[in-house]
Amino acid sequence: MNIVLIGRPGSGKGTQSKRLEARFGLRHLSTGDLMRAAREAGGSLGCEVASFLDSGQLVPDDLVVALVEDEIARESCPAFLFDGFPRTVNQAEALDEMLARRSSRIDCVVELEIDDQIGVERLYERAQQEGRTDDTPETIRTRMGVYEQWTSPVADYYRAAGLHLPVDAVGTMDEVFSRIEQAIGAAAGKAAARIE
Ligand code: B4P
Repeated sequence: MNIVLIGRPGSGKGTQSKRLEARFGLRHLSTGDLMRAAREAGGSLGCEVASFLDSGQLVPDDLVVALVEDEIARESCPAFLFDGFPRTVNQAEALDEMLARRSSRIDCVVELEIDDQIGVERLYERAQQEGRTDDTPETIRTRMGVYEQWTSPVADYYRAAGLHLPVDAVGTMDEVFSRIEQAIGAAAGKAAARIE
């Protein structure tokens, strides 16, 4: 099973991914983590990535897609949890193509739904605890706008494909996880019924 997890900044993607990885035996692939690792590695790629991360803008599609493709090629695990990827419709189309080349596909797309205000509050709190360079008030505002402009259409893309599972992401981390489990379980049940 390949699962995509999308949601506004602060919706809990990274938080819930760790639990989903363990629960469903998936290989967790976070493009946010990949970008931060590229920045840490430095060099010209690191500098280029840093400028996008620190301004809250999306890293260009071709760069993100190439890094994801490298990761997938390196893995023997047949099932992935894509965390924060795709973030644009171009990326979604590229992901479909790269999985089709492996005779695979996306099985479901969980969107963690929160409003901007809750996301902003969570990120302010994280800023105090972790001091992430893209959790400044100005950058958080930019990231919310970027989500609206570029990533909301990704939800529409998967809605049209019948793969979109909206999940209320307001509540404790355990409550949200249990809703995700239920949504995935129901989707898997429907898919199994179609095959029978
Ligand atoms: P990400 O690392 O994906 O950043 P994020 O949207 O903030 O999500 P994250 O997973 O970190 O936080 P979460 O919501 O879990 O991306 C960072 C940047 O990388 C992007 O801005 C972009 O520049 C670049 N990038 C990444 N992918 C890209 C792509 N595909 N294309 C182009 N560019 C890309 O959690 C936030 C906080 O909320 C945490 O502190 C957590 O503890 C808290 N929280 C979670 N659940 C909670 C709950 N239920 N209740 C209370 N608090 C909760």
